[in-house]
Amino acid sequence: MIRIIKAEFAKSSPSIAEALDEGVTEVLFLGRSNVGKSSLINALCSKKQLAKSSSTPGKTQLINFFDIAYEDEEKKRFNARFVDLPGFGYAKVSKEKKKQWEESLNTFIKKRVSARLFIHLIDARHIELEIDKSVGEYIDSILKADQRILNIYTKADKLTQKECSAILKDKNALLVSVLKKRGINEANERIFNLLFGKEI
Ligand SMILES: Nc1nc2c(ncn2[C@@H]2O[C@H](COP(=O)(O)OP(=O)(O)O)[C@@H](O)[C@H]2O)c(=O)[nH]1
Ligand SMILES: [Mg+2]
Repeated sequence: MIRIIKAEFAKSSPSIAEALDEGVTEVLFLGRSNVGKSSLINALCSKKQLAKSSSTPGKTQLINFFDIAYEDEEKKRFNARFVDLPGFGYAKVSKEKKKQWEESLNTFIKKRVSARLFIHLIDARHIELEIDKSVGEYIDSILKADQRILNIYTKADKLTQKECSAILKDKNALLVSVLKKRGINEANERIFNLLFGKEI
């Protein structure tokens, strides 16, 4: 089994200009405010307080970087970086501010050549939101040959069995619940394989 053997906070950047230098294989986590991004990062890393899960969503617009090391079955080590991007679509900031932020986020996503994987988190209870569709289309439109997208559906514990099955009809879909610790190992395996494995 693939394990994360190191997960450390590296930096918070208030702007793209202050982002960490590139070079390390990066996973960019995207999703609406409150979708469960920070909770998932913590669960993947088995560290409760790594990414701060906030009760006031959207308040701070920071890009958070985490240094990650995976270990495979043969005890080989693989370094990566998780990038927790600010949640989009938060209602309580001004339209102007929202637009500014979206533009700078778009620039970051587009220009970040170290990004190998975009993880788009979608609330499993609301899978057809316009904002998620447009984010998905945007990533598709800027995706380079060496980059991949993975959709992860969050808060599976809020769904009925029938609703879970409907989502899992899509063979690429990953359904997770941090609350019930469901799908976390599977998500780690999939992320690792997309970054370093043969799965393309
Ligand atoms: N029921 C349930 N709640 C969750 C789950 N994951 C996160 N949450 C809750 O959703 C809220 C937002 O989570 P957070 O990780 O801060 O979301 P972020 O804004 O996307 O980083 C918090 O109250 C979490 O406890 C989950 O798997 N199930
Ligand atoms: Mg968060």
